[in-house]
Amino acid sequence: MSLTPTRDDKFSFGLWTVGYNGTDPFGGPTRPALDVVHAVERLSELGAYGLTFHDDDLFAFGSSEAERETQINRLRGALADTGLIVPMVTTNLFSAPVFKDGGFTSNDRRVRRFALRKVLRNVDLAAELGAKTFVMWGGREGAEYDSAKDVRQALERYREAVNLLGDYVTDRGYDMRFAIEPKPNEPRGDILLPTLGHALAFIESLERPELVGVNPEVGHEQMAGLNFAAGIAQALYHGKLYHIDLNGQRGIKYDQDLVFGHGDLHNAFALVDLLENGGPGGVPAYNGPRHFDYKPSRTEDESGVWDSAAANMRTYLLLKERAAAFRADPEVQAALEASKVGELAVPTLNPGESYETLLSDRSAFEEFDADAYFGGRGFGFVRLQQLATEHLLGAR
Ligand SMILES: [Mn+2]
Repeated sequence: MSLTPTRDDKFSFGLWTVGYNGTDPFGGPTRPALDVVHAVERLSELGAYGLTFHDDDLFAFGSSEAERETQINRLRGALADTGLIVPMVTTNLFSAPVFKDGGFTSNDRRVRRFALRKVLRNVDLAAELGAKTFVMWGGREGAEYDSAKDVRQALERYREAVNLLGDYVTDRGYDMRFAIEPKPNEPRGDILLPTLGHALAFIESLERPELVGVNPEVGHEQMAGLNFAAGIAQALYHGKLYHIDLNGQRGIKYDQDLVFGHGDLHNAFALVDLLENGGPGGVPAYNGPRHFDYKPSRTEDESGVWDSAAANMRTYLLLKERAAAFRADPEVQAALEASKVGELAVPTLNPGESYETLLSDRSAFEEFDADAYFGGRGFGFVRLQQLATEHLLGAR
């Protein structure tokens, strides 16, 4: 297995990721602005296949029509020169002061109408560039104070917005789906649709739920103390993993946006194993972009930016290699068998069985000696986890 990224690996990066200039709440930029053409060229050299962006990453908020067109044309030229594609586009409804109380769910109705127009304009651009996924991260859709936001009405306005977008892409014939990106907090004290589970429930309330899935981000779920790989498994189970944001996070704290694997490496291993081997018969469970939404730390210079971009892809490929070795190891297969992992796929009832036959099955209850059944035997899950750890460390 090659550790050199190729287009077939479907690695993509946000323009705002490698373009992050180091600004944080306590300090200004530590790096100069990064030009989009240069970003596309460098990502292409490193083996990425795609670039994603918010409208405001490419042309500043409030740009004239001419400035906007110039930047779009420069991007088009760089894509044509390198063969990179734009698999996903998203809209910035969080940076400009007008969005200080949100876009789709601002208490101010005129702001909501402006936000919708900004998104529709960017959906057109996304379609022109061939993007198949439109991500919605509602970073400012939330509140700091309970009495300041009617959450049920905010969800209703969010729903109104997403329903409108579904109508729009359907009427225009765009081959595009939406992916909601949950996050529990930051920049708002509390953000609407804070976790993957909240988003999945919301999606089922929409008029065109088939057009809307999730774009979960490693760090965002981990900020809520959740198991990312387990959440992705549930998103896959519901057929809703439309896109994914890979990065690293170390526990419940501010959004770190570290390189993928530079946080909870064990969970990153489980995630790559799931994505690459979790489909039926051990094939990939997810075939979309492997999108990195990270920030090169503000301590780094430009060479550090490209080193960190390469590190995301190399770590992913290393984990893919380690996960393949884990799956192929006969001792792992025996440990999985001993832990009855496969037995969970067997339905609890027999084919055609009803509660009546279950009630009449004496072996299931009356004759089942719950205390004696295991005879003190364990499941062996720790041994399985140690085998995973040894593969992860390259010890097997
Ligand atoms: Mn993200």
